[in-house]
Amino acid sequence: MRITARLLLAAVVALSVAAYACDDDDAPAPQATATGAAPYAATTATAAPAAVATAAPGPATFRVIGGKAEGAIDVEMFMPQDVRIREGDSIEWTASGIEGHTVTFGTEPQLQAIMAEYLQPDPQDPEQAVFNPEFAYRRGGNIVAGDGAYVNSGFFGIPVEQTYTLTFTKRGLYEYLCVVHPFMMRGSVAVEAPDAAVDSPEDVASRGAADFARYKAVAEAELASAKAVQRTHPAVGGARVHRVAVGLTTNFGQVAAFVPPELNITAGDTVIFENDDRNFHNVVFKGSRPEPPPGYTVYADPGGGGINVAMDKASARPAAPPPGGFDPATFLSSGSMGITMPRIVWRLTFTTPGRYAYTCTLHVFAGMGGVINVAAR
Ligand SMILES: [Cu+2]
Repeated sequence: MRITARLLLAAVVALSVAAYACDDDDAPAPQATATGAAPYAATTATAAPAAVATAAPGPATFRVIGGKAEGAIDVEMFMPQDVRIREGDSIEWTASGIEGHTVTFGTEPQLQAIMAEYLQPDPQDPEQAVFNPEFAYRRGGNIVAGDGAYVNSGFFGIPVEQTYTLTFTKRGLYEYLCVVHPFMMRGSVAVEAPDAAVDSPEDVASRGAADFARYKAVAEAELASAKAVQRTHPAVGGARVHRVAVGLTTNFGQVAAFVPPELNITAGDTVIFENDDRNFHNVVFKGSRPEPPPGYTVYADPGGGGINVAMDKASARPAAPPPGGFDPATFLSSGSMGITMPRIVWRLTFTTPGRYAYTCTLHVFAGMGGVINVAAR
């Protein structure tokens, strides 16, 4: 089955509803905690309560935020990162994010093998890339039994919040990561004896909520700082060069925004779009198309293992301006930029006055777009 990005919402809502329907423990539904942008200092002051409650006897479900987006700000951390539970307890990860996430337990060789083939030719269209199904799809059941087996949520949390639950049945220290964001999202689960005293699920959840508020505040400050950077400089022959950040990597994730989002230049100036090598983005001017192409298409696993994502070739392939330079009627794309992608920078020289809008088609639902206003020289 193959569906377009436009159908993703409906498909994932259906998957999400199914996930919730299967989740029949009697604990309360995940709460939308810490949606307010609490100041850093105030958050820090309340992040470590003096009295920590101990979990009641018997199997419990602990809640961990497996990445969380609010608007363009994507906090790509497990919150809290390290959790201590008991044999028989479960962890329910709740994820939302502009790119989705995974919860992946595996040995180093297993993870290395996946990272070595992070993107693969799409079997349905070899001209475009699809993510390695070994991490895109759910694998390994719902129990971590301490044998080093590969247990993986597959993509979840895009574009709506979803949950993934695992039960831990053997004492030990288990590490996991998100294969979509392995640079940031790493966590551990310490599994103790059934009668061990561990922090209550409520305390663990409040630690996660405090983490999120703190990380989000840091991202907001980093965005403000990035906007203050001087990005316009003299270039050749009286023209100027302007830099536009294609997405912003933050200490705890990323912001799906062009910085600056609106740029005023003069005919003859050059704009350099630049991305770090960590996050996926593109720069697309739709030209005379009524809409930009989709950034990706989504497959549903026929085996019921969730979804995989293909980088739609119309956006992923570079489409350079014609020899005459930037032309508002011509479709242009930087092609895919970012992790495992060849493109780091893309530059365009604008010679025709006008107002030109562009988007990152991968993150258009997070509002990732920009405008370049070109004044006559
Ligand atoms: Cu993007």
